[in-house]
Amino acid sequence: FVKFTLNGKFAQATKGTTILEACRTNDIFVPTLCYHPNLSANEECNLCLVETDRTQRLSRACSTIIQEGMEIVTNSENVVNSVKHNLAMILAEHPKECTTCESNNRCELQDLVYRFGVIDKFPRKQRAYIPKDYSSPALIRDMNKCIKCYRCVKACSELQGMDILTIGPDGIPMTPKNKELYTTKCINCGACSFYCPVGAITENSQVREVSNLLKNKNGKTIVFQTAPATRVAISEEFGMEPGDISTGKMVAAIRKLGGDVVFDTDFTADLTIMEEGSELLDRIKNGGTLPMFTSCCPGWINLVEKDYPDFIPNLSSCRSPQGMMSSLIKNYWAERMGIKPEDVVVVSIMPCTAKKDEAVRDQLKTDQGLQETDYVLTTRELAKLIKLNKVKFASLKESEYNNPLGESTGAAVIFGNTGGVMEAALRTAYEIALEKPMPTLNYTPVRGFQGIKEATVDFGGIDLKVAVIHQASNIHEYMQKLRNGEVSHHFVEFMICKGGCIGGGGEPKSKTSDYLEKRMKGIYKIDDNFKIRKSHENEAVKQIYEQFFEHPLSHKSHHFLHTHYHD
Ligand code: HC1
Ligand code: SF4
Repeated sequence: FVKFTLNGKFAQATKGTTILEACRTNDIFVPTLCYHPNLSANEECNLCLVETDRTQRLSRACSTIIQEGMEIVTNSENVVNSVKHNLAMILAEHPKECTTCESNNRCELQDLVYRFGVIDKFPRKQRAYIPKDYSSPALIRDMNKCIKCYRCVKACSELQGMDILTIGPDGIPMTPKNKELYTTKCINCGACSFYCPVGAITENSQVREVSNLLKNKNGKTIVFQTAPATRVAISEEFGMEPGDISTGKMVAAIRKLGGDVVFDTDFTADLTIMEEGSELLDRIKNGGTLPMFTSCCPGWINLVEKDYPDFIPNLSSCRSPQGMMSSLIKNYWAERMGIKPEDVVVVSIMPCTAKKDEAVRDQLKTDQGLQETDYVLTTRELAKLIKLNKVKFASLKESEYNNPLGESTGAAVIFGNTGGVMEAALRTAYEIALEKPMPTLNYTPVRGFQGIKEATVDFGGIDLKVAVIHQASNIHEYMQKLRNGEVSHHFVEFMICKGGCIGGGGEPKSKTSDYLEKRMKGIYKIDDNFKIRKSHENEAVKQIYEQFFEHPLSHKSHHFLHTHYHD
């Protein structure tokens, strides 16, 4: 331990702690823009200034390790004036477009400028205009708003190992050869948008379109679906804790906004298990391509298509649960309700920006050519829509999903966590293949934050070897090993974001260091409390097979629930 004072009070911390970490632990506010606990510190913004030795000398809290006896001051006039000066310098280069900016009211620069009462006193420092990049259905880049914190660059390289964004000659992050994002190898994961503190990289928002649609339905039936990971994160936008379970309130909010029907993507997660589990058993029995790869994460699909096209045959042919649900709504449910598919609008609520890209895939259209998922709103966008409509989320009375496509199980909700698809698949595949339940439903070897998790399951004579990989940088490492023949598995789950969908690029921008752990616990709590925790025991899933699909991998299943990929 080292002992020091913090604004005159005695404190202690373990050796090697930075001043910033100690301040955060002690609830002392220190302004930052370039710092994020999940990324390396880069000393770019010059805002985390503190005094350490009773002189006026200033140090950066993010990169200064506490020494024994330091007298740290974060709130002197000298510190505050220096922070204000540096903020005013950033402001001089920043377009003042707050009123039309996607990040208005959730912008870290805006927050600090207000908090410190910064006066916009320096003459405008004009930068050369950079054309906005609207090429991606998932993301918009307006690098004129960039404050050069480089969090996007670090997210793309350190966390995702993608290296799409690098620092250009003018100090502004750029794509390879300055190409439009959608024409690069970007996978639309949205990590860059999640970490951007301002409005330079944002989700390609459809809040206005959905808001207008809900106000003027024009005879359309608006059907929502909500992804597993949204229900443990949306609460953060309304002052609650990460991991607080808000399923019923989220459904109630959607109804209040004007949604006619609310289905649960969890239902098609259960259906995915039926189809994907059967596909795995079929590939093992009949010598199909192994290892089989999960196919529900759209960032992962983009990565395989762009970087590992030789592995396309390894991908399960199952559409993602989002894709299956939208297909069911337009091709199955609408007909049963006597509504024309063209009069149904599907709005999907996802933790993920890449789902916006998945929605526009050519393969995911009805036979008549209708896009099956019409709009995708991220969890952040749904929260924005709720706030715009002044719905009091925290005090809403909980509401239930519509049925039958709203019925789900504990196995479905754990899709939101890394390892969840694997655990759900094992619960079902084991029981179907061996005609007895797995010895334990909580299959811990595939849980937790380790980047590459491996396990061997005794499948009655066959040792079923599985692996679970999350976060793109770990995926690159695994794929290299697979290429080199250093690993061999039957079934592998891939999720592009750290933690799985709970860490999706469209989730609320939490800045605490434990938000992912809390969201993960929230998901497992929902599973623990479900009466039914296996996908094949979902009664509505059984019914849809009896009434429509007949059995997994049937001709109809292939047509409506499976897909193919670009090579
Ligand atoms: Fe996911 Fe999935 S779990 S991909 O992580 O398979 O986005 O939550 O909706 O589709 O169900 C995301 C989450 C999500 C799909 C499911
Ligand atoms: Fe990099 Fe992902 Fe952003 Fe694309 S979406 S630039 S891959 S962080």
